[in-house]
Amino acid sequence: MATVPTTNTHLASWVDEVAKLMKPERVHWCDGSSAEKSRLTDEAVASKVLIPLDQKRWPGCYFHHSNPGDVARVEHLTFICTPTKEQAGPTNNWMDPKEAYQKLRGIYDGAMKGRTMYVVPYVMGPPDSPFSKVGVEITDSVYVALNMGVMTRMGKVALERLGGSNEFNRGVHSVADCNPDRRFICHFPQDNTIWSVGSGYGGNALLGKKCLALRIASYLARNEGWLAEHMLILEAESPDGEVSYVAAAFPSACGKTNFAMMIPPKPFDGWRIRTVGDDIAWLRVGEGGQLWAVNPEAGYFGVVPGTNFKTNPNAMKSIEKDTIFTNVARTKDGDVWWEGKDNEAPAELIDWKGQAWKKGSSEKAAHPNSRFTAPMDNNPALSRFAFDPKGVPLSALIFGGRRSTTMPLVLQSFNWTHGTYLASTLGSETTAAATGAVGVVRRDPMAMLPFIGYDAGTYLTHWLEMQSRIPNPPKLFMVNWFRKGGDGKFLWPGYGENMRVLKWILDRSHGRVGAQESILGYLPRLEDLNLAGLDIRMDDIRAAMKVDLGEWESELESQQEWFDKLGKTMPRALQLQRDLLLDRVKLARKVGA
Ligand code: OXD
Ligand code: MN
Repeated sequence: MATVPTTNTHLASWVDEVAKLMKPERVHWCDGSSAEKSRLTDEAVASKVLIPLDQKRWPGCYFHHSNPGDVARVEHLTFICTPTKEQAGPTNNWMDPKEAYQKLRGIYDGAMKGRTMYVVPYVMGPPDSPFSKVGVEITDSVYVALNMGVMTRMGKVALERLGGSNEFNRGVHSVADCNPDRRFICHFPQDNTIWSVGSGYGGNALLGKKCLALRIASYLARNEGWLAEHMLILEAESPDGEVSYVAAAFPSACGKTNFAMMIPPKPFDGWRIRTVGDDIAWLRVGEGGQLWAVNPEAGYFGVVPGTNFKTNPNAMKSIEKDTIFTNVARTKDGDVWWEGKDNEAPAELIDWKGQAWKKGSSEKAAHPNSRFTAPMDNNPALSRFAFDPKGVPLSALIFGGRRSTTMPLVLQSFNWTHGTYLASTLGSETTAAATGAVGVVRRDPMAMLPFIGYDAGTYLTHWLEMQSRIPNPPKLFMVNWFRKGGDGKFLWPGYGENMRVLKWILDRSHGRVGAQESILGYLPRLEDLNLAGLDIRMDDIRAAMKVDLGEWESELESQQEWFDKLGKTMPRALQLQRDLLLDRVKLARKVGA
């Protein structure tokens, strides 16, 4: 067995206990050094877990293909294991903790025979931030160890931060035989523990990300009076040097990375958008009574298809080196390709499953949920505050789903409670980031449906309670980039053009632009938006902004079904908001508005 690089007896004895169960051939404690990264990469290449790309074109970049049945988060196999079912609430799968430990112990027993057990200590958040959390993930996947090295502050730095403390998340992961019938992602919030088995896919296997930084952290955040949210964080600097920060929640694969790395269009010359984070925000009340945001991650695990120099040049530059590509298509000479890349597909490719692929094939060459894992430092638009231990102060929180109807392009809430109501009813058409049907509208409160680590009604109450903790709160907005016209085409061009909407949001947050009060909230009048140089029809913008009363009546019916599902803990204040809105819709219909 390897020498143990820690005097922390809590950690050493837990690792020993897990090793006794898993029975690996050897144990490797990750130190996070670059020498270790090259060694592990060589091992991964030797065992064909990674395939090197053309190193001249793609320095330090590798390709990985997963088991074809293991390509996304598995929400139906994700469990919150709290002492009672009520604590997990109606939106989570629940398993009794005793039963879960027993079931998974059975699968773990001997699962690492003949394999290496990697011990991966990591910090979520800047190592010198009082807000950061330490986790240790034990895994049998070298792919996971390497990805954790990109996505977190990994190795020695985490052991130093931990010292002799027993306060760390205990994460156990084994791909085992990657059998979907023996796949479970179990969270034990009361024990600060995660046990995951049967999947090597990022969201199921990189335990620092969704499992710790969202599910477990959301539970800790409620107890400790803060919020762990599925949000990007961006910095916007105006031509005269005013810097503002916003955080935005969108469901998986709805453009968080694109928004966080946006390049403003021509009429916004002199504006700079910089990225603080692209997926997760930890929000606490800080200096000046404002809400401050920290990105707990150190890298980007982004959706590849659709990424190109037009939609997201900064992402394209972020993945030019030291990047792991998972489930994209590649060429025989070590290049990579995906649907929506700048160039057309080459005549022949090797698809994400490793099969020969010919241009014109009806099959996708890259999996729709193929991913890049890239270090945050690669991003040319990285904010210099991305590593700031105290985070950044927020002027606005934005919520958005993928809705082809009903939701206007942008809307400001009347106040915190109303904004919480709008966010709690956020709906979105599902994407390939999770297994299941794609394109069905589902309610996704705060884009957190798959990530709330406890009862959803209690989570919404916590959001409402945060109002009295934040003396100087950010303003709350809703956006929808995805509304379609009668011809099925998107009404709004999206991507960099979203700067026009962001500018209105910033100006509203700073109290210096007009709006029109509507039954839904404050909407921009056309003259409140800078639409200079935008080549679309005014009618399309009006259609993107339209509040259609008929659509809203059905929307509110569907919202009621959602609220009914939340059950006894659903906060009354949100129900009242919905009822008030329904009355406003009915009155407006009566007067024929
Ligand atoms: C992600 C997700 O990977 O939300 O970020 O699924
Ligand atoms: Mn995400």
